[in-house]
Amino acid sequence: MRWGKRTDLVVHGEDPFNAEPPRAALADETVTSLDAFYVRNHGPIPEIDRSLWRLRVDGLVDGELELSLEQLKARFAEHELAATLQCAGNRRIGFLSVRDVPGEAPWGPCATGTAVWSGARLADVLAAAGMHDDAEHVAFLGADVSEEPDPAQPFGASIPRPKAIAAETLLAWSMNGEALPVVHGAPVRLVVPGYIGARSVKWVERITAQSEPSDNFFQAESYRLLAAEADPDAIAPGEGVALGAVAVNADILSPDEGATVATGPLRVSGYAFAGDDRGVVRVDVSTDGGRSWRQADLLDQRSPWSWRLWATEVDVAAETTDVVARAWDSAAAAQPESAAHLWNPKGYVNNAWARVSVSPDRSAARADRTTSPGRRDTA
Ligand SMILES: Nc1nc2c(c(=O)[nH]1)N[C@H]1C(S)=C(S)[C@@H](COP(=O)(O)O)O[C@H]1N2
Ligand SMILES: [Mo]
Repeated sequence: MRWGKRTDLVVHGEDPFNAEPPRAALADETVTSLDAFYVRNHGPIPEIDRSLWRLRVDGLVDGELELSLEQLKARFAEHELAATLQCAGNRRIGFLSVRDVPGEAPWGPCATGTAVWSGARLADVLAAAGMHDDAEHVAFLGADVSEEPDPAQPFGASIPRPKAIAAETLLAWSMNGEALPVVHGAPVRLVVPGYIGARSVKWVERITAQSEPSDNFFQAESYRLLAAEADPDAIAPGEGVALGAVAVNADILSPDEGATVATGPLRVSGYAFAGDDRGVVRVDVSTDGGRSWRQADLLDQRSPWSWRLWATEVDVAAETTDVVARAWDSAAAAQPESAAHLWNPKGYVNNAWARVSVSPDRSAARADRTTSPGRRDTA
């Protein structure tokens, strides 16, 4: 098992290692198991000697800190939170039929997962360093060096001050009650609930309080929403919009894409998520391309920062080809129907309706008609 992962992950790249689980591995699990949690890397996984690892806190602070793992754990209270991570490239595959997204992996709907994280509050560490009032942003650097920028750079990001001092933002050393796995950022990673996954810096080594957002490639040039006509290889730092809070999104986890299903009742289930202070308030499912909708049941949610699982039963007719779903958030934003209007050069934030195509089993349909005549008229 590579990096402790299931062998049936869809691997988008070996080096750097990038992989997502099949839909079935996420279906109906409020917390994603460690062996099924997606992995997104922009460089090689760094080798870190825990005893030598130090976390440096500097920039606009009264006193710089340098903390070993033991000091971090001893000095700061441990807080636990279930939170969903979602890559900005999640569901990119839906863009590819609109227009190619060169140089980016065709992530399906499972570049997302929910874990129970625990660690120190970033707010507590920043307070201990005495962060200044004029520090509008907090920047992070990881230990891994990515060759995506030229010249190569460590992976980095920043978040605005209010999110940095919010109670939900953690420096996590544990995931689902176990020591944070190496592939997920051990010994310590940021967890920035409700923000795109790219802000949750793994293998974090340096935290800098500053007046401006990070000038790291992954904040200033990548993970930005560019205009459709922009050339992603020739953009100026700061062009486009830095992605932060996750837009309302959902996908279907069961049935699987391409599944053969019996006509008649079919259970449909999936996840929905809306970032930052928004919550998922409704999920609708349709089998007639959105002419009519049925509201799904919203199921258990581990915390306000976790995805909402949902499920419903639809009636599959012999002519059914697609099951579609859309979520609504607490600001009344709904997922748009088509990815065509959302396409952007880096292929981020595809939050178009979820759609899986199914093949109704026609032999089952015939059997069904003989046992309950008229079923198709009433469906
Ligand atoms: N140091 C570092 N942190 C990182 C990354 C990375 O490549 N290096 N990838 C980011 C991206 S794009 C995502 S979506 C999440 C994925 O976290 P995971 O691999 O634990 O699922 O980590 C983020 N943190
Ligand atoms: Mo990501």
